[in-house]
Amino acid sequence: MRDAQPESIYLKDYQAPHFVIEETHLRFDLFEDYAQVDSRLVMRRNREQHENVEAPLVLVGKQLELLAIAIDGVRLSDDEYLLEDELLTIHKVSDSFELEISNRIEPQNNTALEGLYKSGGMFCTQCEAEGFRRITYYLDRPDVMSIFTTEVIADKAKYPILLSNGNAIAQGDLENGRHSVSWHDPHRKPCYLFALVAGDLMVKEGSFMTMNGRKVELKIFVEPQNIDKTEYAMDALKRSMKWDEDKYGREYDLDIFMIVAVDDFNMGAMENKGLNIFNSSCVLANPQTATDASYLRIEAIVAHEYFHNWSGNRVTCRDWFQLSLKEGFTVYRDSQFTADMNSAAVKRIEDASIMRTVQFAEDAGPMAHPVQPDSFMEIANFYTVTIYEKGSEIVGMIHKLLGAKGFRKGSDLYFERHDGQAVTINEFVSAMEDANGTSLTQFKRWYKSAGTPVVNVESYYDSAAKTYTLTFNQSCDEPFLIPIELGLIGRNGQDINAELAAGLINKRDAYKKGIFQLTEKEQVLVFTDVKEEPVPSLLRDFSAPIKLNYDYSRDQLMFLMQHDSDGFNRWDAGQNLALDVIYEVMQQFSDGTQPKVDGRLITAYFSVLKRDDIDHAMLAKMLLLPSVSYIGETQDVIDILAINQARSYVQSVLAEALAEKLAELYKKLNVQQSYLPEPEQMAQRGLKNAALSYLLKTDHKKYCDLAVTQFENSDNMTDSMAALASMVNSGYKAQAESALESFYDKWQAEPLVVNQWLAVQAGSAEYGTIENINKLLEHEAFDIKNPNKVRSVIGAFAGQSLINFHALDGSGYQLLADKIILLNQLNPQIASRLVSPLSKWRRYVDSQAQQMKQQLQRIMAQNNLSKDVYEVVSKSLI
Ligand code: 0A1
Ligand code: ZN
Repeated sequence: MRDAQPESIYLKDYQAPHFVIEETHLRFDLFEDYAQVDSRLVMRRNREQHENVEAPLVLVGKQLELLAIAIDGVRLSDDEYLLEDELLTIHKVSDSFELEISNRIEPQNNTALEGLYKSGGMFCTQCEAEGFRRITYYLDRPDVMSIFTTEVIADKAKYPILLSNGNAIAQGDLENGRHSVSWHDPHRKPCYLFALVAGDLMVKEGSFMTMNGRKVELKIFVEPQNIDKTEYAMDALKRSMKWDEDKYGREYDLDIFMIVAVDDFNMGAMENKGLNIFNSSCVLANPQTATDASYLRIEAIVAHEYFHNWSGNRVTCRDWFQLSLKEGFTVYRDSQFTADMNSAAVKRIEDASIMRTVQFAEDAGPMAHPVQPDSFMEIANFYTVTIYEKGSEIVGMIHKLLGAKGFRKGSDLYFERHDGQAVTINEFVSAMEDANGTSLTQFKRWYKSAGTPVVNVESYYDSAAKTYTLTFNQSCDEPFLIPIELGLIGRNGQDINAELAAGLINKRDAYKKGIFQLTEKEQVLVFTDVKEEPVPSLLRDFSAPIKLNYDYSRDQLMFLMQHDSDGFNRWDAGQNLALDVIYEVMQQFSDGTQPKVDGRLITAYFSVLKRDDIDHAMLAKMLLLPSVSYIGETQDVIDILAINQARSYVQSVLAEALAEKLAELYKKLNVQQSYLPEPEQMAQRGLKNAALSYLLKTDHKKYCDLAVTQFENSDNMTDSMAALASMVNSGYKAQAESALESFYDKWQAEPLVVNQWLAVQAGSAEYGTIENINKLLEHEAFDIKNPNKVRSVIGAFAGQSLINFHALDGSGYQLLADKIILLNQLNPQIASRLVSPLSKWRRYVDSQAQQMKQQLQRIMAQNNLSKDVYEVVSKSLI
């Protein structure tokens, strides 16, 4: 247990800051065993907000060694301030003054990777959300915005590159081989957007001409061995800059934009003003070392961080309860970008899958929270799929409700009205309302309540009256406004252009352009003059983050797979058909009867394979069965082992039945071409490798030979990794062993590739056993202090090797808990994220649930639990 329970912070307690920091002048003197930080803050009381209050000045600082404080050049004596826990209180200050503070920190011992730390041979920072307080005493809150000037001093030979936000304004050599570079950022910003980098780095240069003809220098800094992996990120950056101009009218606002790649990083990347810092896995790629999936991730994350320059930096959050203001909106923007650059339907499928497997699970678990939470203990725990992805879905619903033009009017007004401000989610919605002269009052419920709304739909066809009635019922007593995109499909496979019954047409504009706005607990749509009973296509494009139930027959699902004009629903019909068949097989196993796969599923997959009007990317998606996690998420009580047994059985039956067709497809797609990370080639490889992985689920060794040949001959990581994964995830042990060995031999000097090698084993049913995980944890390639390695081994084990993680003897849970306890001290953010698979223990069959709970209790009993881990574990045990 912790000595004292951490306190929750509440949104309702928000108060404007008592002080404003007009200017922030920082000086960093970096050494191997400490760093000295000298700050000079030009401050004044915030009289606009607190007219007659003489509050003391209270700064926060964490793990700092305070050396000296002075106000207006006069050093403070000990009785003029109080240093207690993480607060530095200066009792008396005037209305405007300059505060100088000197303190020391130890970046070389910072394993939490928050604040200033060392990654390999370089210094770097991570200040969001509350990392700046580990650098110096400050008003570390996003509504305090300041102009930063930063001088960085370090040994010139070891750290030739010294960077911070904005433009370099001075540089010079100093005594003892040291040098100094000063930076000035002309834009006011909160300290969470501060960044500093010092290292021996090489730079990839580029440039971009903005829509108003300003030339921006683009620089990507990496360690020298990675300079050949920067081209794609540079290309993605230029495309992002152009797209944000075209789509949102947003122009970049400094003369230089920098990206730095670091190996030790808790998250994907960080949008520091003008100086984005990236996890190297989210920026470095070349065809030999990166898979198509990595390329796509890089494209999306480069765009995401760049888009934050407007949605996050120019307009920032008033407080951390508004986190989704920047994250939800920016995720929405990057998803639009990815949809524009690649297949929009496939992007929608991927986003909806994350919502339905990961977000719905979070929303049904102990850490469920609204997109605008009411309280938190540790803000780092709230960088969640709810804040990010559900937040993005909400913005997407606003887009659906207002239409593209209305949405753009709203975003223009938002940026114009709030440029340079720190605002709330409410102000975002108000801009959308005001620009469109509409009210979103009921809609705002989405931001304030946790949980996934359920909508049940029933239909009735009156063949005499030729009417078709859809009745919608939503679960929540205080109803949400839910945009439900829908269509009715006639026997010929075409959408019917049905009219609503007259009485309903004007009712709150309930149904327009195929989008029905469900606003009440129960609502009925009656379509007239419907000549034959249609098949309804509901929740097209996954138009709202809800669970929608409609009792489709398997024949109707097959029909939708064939004919739905909406790509998302065509795919979803296939998923629902497969789900239904898997449930049936699960039941057969549980009854002890001979399992039998409904032939209609095989027929449906055959006809998918035969179609030449579906693009490769979509086809690859349609061939995949629902994942074990998703199937689990659809069950009241999750029995991973039973789900896995049924799913694997259905998969092998399909593989056998489709083998010839799949082999033909594989052959057709397996053409020699020089690798390009562009959508068509990626889709082709994706489909080819999906076929290969099915083929290795059959008993025919000749198909494993295909994988071996592909593995040996491939000139790109996508095909090598896919071949390796297909062997690792099948019963071809000897081939898998030898491939794993030669792969490591070849790639051991490339950390990002080795991480993929670790993950493909740790996440597999065959190699992700406890014994193997323990071996991987002891492998020379593993390092518990590196978050990417932790994710590759421990994260992949608990998140993907589900039958091993959920082994009946509880050994998987124990291993995870051991690592959480170890990481709790080293890196609380990473430790806390690992709790997630255990935290949902209540959903699992009882014997497993109890063992998961015991491990949570064991963690809870530890001394010195970090706030991060304490919050998640304690909430899981309530
Ligand atoms: N704002 C960044 C992600 C980020 C969030 C939190 C961090 O530390 C707790 C670090 C990075 C983004 O959305 O890309
Ligand atoms: Zn973000």
